[in-house]
Amino acid sequence: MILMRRLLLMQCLILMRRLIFMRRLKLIRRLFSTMFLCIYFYFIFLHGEYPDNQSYYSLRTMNSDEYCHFKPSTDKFILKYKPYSLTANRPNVKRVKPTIERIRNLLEIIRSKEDTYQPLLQNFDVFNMINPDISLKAYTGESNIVEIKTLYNRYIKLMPDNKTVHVDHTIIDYLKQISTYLSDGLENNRTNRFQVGCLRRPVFVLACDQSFFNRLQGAIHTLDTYWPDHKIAFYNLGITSDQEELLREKCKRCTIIKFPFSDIEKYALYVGTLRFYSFKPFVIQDALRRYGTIIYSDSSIRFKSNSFSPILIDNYIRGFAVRELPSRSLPCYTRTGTFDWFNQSYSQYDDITMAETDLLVVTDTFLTRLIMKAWLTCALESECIMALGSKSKCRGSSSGRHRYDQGAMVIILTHFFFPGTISTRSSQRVSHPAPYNMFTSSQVNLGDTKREYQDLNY
Ligand SMILES: *[C@@H]1O[C@H](CO)[C@@H](O)[C@H](O)[C@H]1NC(C)=O
Ligand SMILES: *[C@@H]1O[C@H](CO)[C@@H](O)[C@H](O)[C@H]1NC(C)=O
Ligand SMILES: CC(=O)N[C@H]1CO[C@H](CO)[C@@H](O)[C@@H]1O
Repeated sequence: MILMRRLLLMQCLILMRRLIFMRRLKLIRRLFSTMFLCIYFYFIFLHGEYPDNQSYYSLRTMNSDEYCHFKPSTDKFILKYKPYSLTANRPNVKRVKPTIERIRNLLEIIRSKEDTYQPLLQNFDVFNMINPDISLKAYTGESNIVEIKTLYNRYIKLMPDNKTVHVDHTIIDYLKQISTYLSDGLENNRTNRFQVGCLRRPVFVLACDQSFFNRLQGAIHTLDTYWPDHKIAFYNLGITSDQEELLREKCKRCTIIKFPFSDIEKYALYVGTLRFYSFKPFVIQDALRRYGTIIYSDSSIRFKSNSFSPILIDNYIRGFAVRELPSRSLPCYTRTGTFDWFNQSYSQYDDITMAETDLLVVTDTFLTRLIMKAWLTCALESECIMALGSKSKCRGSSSGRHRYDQGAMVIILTHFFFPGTISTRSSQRVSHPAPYNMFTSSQVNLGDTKREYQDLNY
């Protein structure tokens, strides 16, 4: 009996040991698989990272025939970002900045024009505010349309009267975070960086009529040097058939797109008069809906670098990058009528810097959708883009200087981005670039403007 019991006990012990051993084995197996996963992620993330130094961005860009599955999801990243400089929190006394009232005011103006212009704008895939869920469409495979809709519905609501807009107060925190993140890039002071899986290739966008064709050839020449294997979309604003033939023959990577003057002329007769520049927002919107990520340049641009990656990466968050003209004040180059159209007072813009539209990097984001809709609506109203009969007023004097599309663009941008800080360096007042200035992402001289230079030998 006792023997039996001992035997049973022994057997039990053996069984238990075996069980423990098996468990250990399982544990070890689990441990190994976890370790393997850790190593795997380590490599994935390590290779996705890029060094801090601006000149060493070495992100893999996609070939045009490869597909970049990366749909940038920026919302969580931006809300969690820990600002370094607290740029946006410092008071910039007189300068305009995003407020609920200004954003609401802008959106209500845009909405009030929608019934007139939406039939045209929907041909360019511009959403309407009455039905954002249906009309906000993905432009390309990389459009994160889910995020665009989520942000739109979180922050913007049209009231049942179809006139009043409710803007959620949390949009200000969101915009502040974006501006601070971008401004932190200026001195390489970011606490962490937005990680991108792969970088969609930008399409270069050019546009001109016959009189600028020789300059255009100069621009393509520099693209051949720095960007030999990127697509070019050329908007034909009226070149001769000989010129078109030459372009087809010499520029195999150029897609020639006829600018739809007649469609737009029904709404804005002056669109064909190129010196009023209302064609430009339309060129940019049309290219944006076709390609999702674009670098637009005037035909007078001469590219000097191919280091656009930092700007393209920041653009997943910002959407819209321009070049400011330091020390030129916006009201000196913008007629007061344009400010009136936006229900804004020019006197509040003294410390806002003028920006050019000769080189723009535009990416499809929530903010870009709003900016483009406002800019296109302005381009359709002569009171906004031309503001004839008014003068520009700055620093106590007035003049006829006016920069059409550029002034309107800067006014719109100040609704969504905080101004750069103003600091005092050895008793001099220094104004830092605005967050939408591509200089905050890359301090490389990307291109020059050669207004008189013509390249006859293509
Ligand atoms: C607002 O627009 C919707 C959609 O077009 C329409 O059904 C509704 O009647 C409009 N409301 C008013 C007050 O006009
Ligand atoms: C214009 O702006 C002022 C504040 O500056 C505001 O009180 C007024 O309602 C606005 N007008 C319109 C038509 O939005
Ligand atoms: C790490 C780093 O680049 N730090 C810089 C942050 O910005 C200040 C000026 O605002 C610099 O002095 C630091 O060197």
